[in-house]
Amino acid sequence: MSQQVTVTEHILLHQKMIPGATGQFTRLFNELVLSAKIIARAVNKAGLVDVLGFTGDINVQGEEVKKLDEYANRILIHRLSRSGVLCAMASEENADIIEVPENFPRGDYIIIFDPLDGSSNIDVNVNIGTIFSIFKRRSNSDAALLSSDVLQKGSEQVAAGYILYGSSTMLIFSTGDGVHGFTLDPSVGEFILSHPNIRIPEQGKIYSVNEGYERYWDRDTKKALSYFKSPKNALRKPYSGRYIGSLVADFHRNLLYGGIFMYPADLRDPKKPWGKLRLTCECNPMAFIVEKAGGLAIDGLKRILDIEPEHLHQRAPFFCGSAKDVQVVQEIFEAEARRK
Ligand code: P6P
Repeated sequence: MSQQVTVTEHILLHQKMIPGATGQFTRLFNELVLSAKIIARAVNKAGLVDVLGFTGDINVQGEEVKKLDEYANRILIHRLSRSGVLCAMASEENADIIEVPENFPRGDYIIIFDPLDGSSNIDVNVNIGTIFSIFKRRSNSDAALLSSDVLQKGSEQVAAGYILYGSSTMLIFSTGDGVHGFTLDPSVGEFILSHPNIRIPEQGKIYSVNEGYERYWDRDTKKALSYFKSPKNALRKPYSGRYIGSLVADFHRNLLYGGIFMYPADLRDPKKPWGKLRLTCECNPMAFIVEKAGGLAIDGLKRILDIEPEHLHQRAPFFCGSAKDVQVVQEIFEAEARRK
């Protein structure tokens, strides 16, 4: 057998390098990996058995819940509750923090996840994904959990990543020391290290944004898009537009090839001028990954990982990807801010 490194082996190796590591993290990650395998099996069969279509429910985001969304959410809550190392969970599908049932052992970790992001693409077989963000509680383990334990800045994450369900199932994550990619070998049911130490190119050739909403954007975003489409940009030719409408798929392509993903503020509703992506279960984990791979993630002006969350389902404008491309956006926003 070639030098095949499994994800459990990789975590254990890294565990050694984390001072005071107690193996709790490995327990948590093993349950996450098992959840990924179970969800991957359902996603890959989605066209064959009746897990397509809508459940008829509406989630906290006001979106119609697809059966696979609900299934993935149930699997993650069930498996992670049994890790014995969590004090709380939060899901994009649930309005409130999910407490670990009393009869299960608890620990000091908190995990926030989007169980199946991009689910509107399920029926047309476009890549979808699970996104996760892991923190350690800050309050005393014996005390009652505080909302500030869950609503931590993204820079406090101890790990983050995503599982991409597509032509192959991939697990990409960072525990702070580099970004590593694992591909599921279905013949043995193991995630094998396939992309060690992923680095995002300093400058890309791709921009990813839903141009259908351009009329609702602020002037800075419009200016940024015209830069990437202009032959006078740093590349001396227009960037290619690539947007599939599934964050994990768009992000993953840009992570490997380089480029910038944008989900800007949307001025349709002056009361909600912040765009669609959720800070805690989409922007923070992706920002953690991209920074550990050498890229940047901002809301236009501010580093995503520095934003103090005020509530669980808070949204944020999101510009994320190759450092030089994100810096162009930041310079445009800063110039406008100086003019105001
Ligand atoms: P739009 C999926 O619902 C999602 O949250 C992300 O996966 C994706 O990037 C975005 O929405 C797509 O949104 O408004 O372009 O369809």
